[in-house]
Amino acid sequence: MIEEDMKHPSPIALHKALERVWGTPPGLARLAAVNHNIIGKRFMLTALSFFAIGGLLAMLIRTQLASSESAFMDAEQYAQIFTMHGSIMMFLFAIPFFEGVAIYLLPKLLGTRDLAFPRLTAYGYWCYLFGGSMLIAALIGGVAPNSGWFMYPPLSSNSYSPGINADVWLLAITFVEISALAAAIEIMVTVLKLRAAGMSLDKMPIFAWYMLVVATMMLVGFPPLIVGSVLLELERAFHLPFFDPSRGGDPLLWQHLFWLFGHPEVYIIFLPAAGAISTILPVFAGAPLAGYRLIVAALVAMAFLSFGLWVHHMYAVGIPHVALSFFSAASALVAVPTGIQIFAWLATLSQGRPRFSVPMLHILGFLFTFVIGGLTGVMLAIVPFDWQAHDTHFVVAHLHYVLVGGFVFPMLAAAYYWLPHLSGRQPVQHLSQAAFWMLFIGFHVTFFMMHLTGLRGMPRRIFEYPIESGWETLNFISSMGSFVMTMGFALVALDFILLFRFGRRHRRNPWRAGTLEWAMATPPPSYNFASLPSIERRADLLDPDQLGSQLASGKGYLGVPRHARMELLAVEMLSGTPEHVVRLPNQTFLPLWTAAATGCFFLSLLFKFYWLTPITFASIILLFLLWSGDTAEKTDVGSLPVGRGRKLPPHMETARPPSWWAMIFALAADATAYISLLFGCLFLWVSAPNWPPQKIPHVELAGPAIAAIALLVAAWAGRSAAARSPHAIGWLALTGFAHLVAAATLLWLAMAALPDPRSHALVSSVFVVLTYAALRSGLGIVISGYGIWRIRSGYVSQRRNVDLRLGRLWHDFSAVTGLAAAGFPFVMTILASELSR
Ligand code: HEM
Ligand SMILES: [Cu+2]
Repeated sequence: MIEEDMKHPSPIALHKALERVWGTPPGLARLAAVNHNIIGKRFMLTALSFFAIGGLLAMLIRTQLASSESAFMDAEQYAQIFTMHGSIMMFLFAIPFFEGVAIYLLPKLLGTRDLAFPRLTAYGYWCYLFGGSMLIAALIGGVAPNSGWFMYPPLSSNSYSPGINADVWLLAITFVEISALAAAIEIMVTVLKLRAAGMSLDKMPIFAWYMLVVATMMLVGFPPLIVGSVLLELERAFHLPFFDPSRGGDPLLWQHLFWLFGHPEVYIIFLPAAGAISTILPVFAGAPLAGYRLIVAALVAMAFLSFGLWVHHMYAVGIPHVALSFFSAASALVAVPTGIQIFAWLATLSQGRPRFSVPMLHILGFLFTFVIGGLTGVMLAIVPFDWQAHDTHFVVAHLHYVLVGGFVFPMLAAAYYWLPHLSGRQPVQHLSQAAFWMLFIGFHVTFFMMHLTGLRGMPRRIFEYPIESGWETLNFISSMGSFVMTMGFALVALDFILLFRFGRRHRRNPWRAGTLEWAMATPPPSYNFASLPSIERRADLLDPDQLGSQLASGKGYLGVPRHARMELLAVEMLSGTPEHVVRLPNQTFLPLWTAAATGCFFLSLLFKFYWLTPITFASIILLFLLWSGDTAEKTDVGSLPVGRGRKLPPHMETARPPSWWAMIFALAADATAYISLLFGCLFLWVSAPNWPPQKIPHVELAGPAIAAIALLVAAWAGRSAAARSPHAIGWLALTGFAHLVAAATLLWLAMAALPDPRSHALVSSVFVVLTYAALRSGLGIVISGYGIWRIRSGYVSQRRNVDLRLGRLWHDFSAVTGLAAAGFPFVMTILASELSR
């Protein structure tokens, strides 16, 4: 065992010592893996398998549409297949695939050894795998979702979708979204805190900027979708009428919530791809990326704009004219930052001497395709044109130009660029070129035709068309094109298999890149860097070869493993000055078990075994608490030598460790969910028919007042507990008790003090808001109890009081949101009586 006193071990000895700490043993123990190299690869491979399934479904669609009045499928099969094709491609392929890329690459690009929360990475993966498998199982069982990938009610409501098909979508997609939220938090904290020493924000590799923006968008984009799904499932399972206009609901509420997620989603998918291009293109252009700062500004602008555009998916539903022109202008405006982005690439190309290789070919394929997709997008942003083309194959063509052009081609470029990193081998050239051309030609033949059929009036989502329509020839050509494209994908797959089998081994950095991921052996060891780099220049202008050998011999930070702990460096957010040492917990099966319990929770809802729901929920919480056992120390460590004559405190003895930031971001996601729920309810008041209800319920002041006081007491006691740690058991008991009172009162209000929530959307809105607040207080009880347990087991001291400070954040947050909930019944009833005047 190598300990602190050992100064400069030989590279081999160092490698062995680090591998003992960071490596994952073979066999069944692989299921306990938490290392980002393994999980990242798993994510990508799983996403590719789903892509293959989604692609197969696309071929079935094209087979059906190749001729008029085709009898290959009936309407119901067709509905399931196009719904599953869209849902798989969006939720099980595109998002998880780039998550995998980010999980694998980000720590390396940033100069660190893992993501901030390795166990959360593993948990996210299992949630994704299990949730995705639920959808595939439904497809095989013939009960797949069939209301289209955006699941509009009333088509997806009980009256038109009585089976479990729609429930499968709502529950499985929510399950998968857990992994997206986990990845978002993980990426944000890692980019902000776990960078190489000296890597200030403006020296970050550009890919990290892209991922930071994307992760932020995921954090605020996914909660509205989750809220929508929960509300729709509540309507389907318990008849709470959020979308049923006869009882004060409105199907448009779903459209708003869905597209509030759905439009940013398009950028969430495009930006990681653009990030890969901004990383790869300069290498082959032989010039540094032009306009680094401008690109960052454009990214932020795009993120903001994209949340103001959702209504352009709803031009045809009868939106007021002023609003229409606003959203139309905003939609056209988003072309500006996108344009900046593309001009920066062209400028980079023009400054250097481009080398042409396979990744570049795919980048050019992307540029060509994506620009066309952008142009048809601007056409669709114009309201009268959209009214013509709405719900035709023109839209299908547009969205594939954007998605395949903006995601699949860039990701293929990324694959050809980074597979040598992942495998240590280089591709076998000839096949790669042929594969590209088949894909490119096949793609354009398939989808160009759809513009034409669309303009001739062929609606999307129809399973057959009459021979007199005159659409047959174009459709036939389109289907032939899609077979060529499929063969292209098969060739790519073959190419990759050949690479792993026969590819030439290369020495480090085959592309002569300037980023940190090449400053390590390939394929990379589990710990990435034998010692951690410190940089002075922008992170894409480095010399990985020289740096790599320096780091391998242990000359950077943390080049000596100690106490068999996985250690990383955390930096001050803006400047990149080293701030503390993060000690990661070891690998465990717990993420797997927790995800399995989460799966049982969702299955209990799907099959309506509601007695099982609370049991599974409690076991999820319990399992999560078990994770924390080995994340802390029982004594104050003070400061740890990190090499180069420096000493830093460990993370649990600093003010703002990664877990603190994670809590902040988690609360931000919760706040977004809550705000979209509150606005959703207000939207019903503004726009739903059948308001106000015949009898406006009356709420007594006493209940909400008690809840409010209890919440304030909880927040105050939680603050006192954090200030007095470790002597805080009494305060924590008070916090827990106050939460108990709050939760009980809120639940009583929701269940007993109001009329039947099935009677009208007003009551069901209030019901949901109150239950949500009660749930938060319920978790407040758990968190207080957890604090007591941590103090008693000796994990808390004056210096090591993160647990209590995280609790404090939670109690403050639940007080603010809970007060809003307690006042909500009054807001709604007053607003409703305004209407009846
Ligand atoms: C592999 C080649 C692909 C082919 C041949 C293909 C073909 C099609 C066709 C013909 C439709 C229209 C079905 C209809 O409205 O009747 C469709 C819908 C769709 N496709 Fe693809 N597609 C492919 C790849 C992709 C990819 C890579 C993505 C996303 C990353 C994607 C996302 C979608 C979405 C979201 C829909 C809408 C589904 C709906 O209306 O519910 N497709 N696809
Ligand atoms: Cu949009």
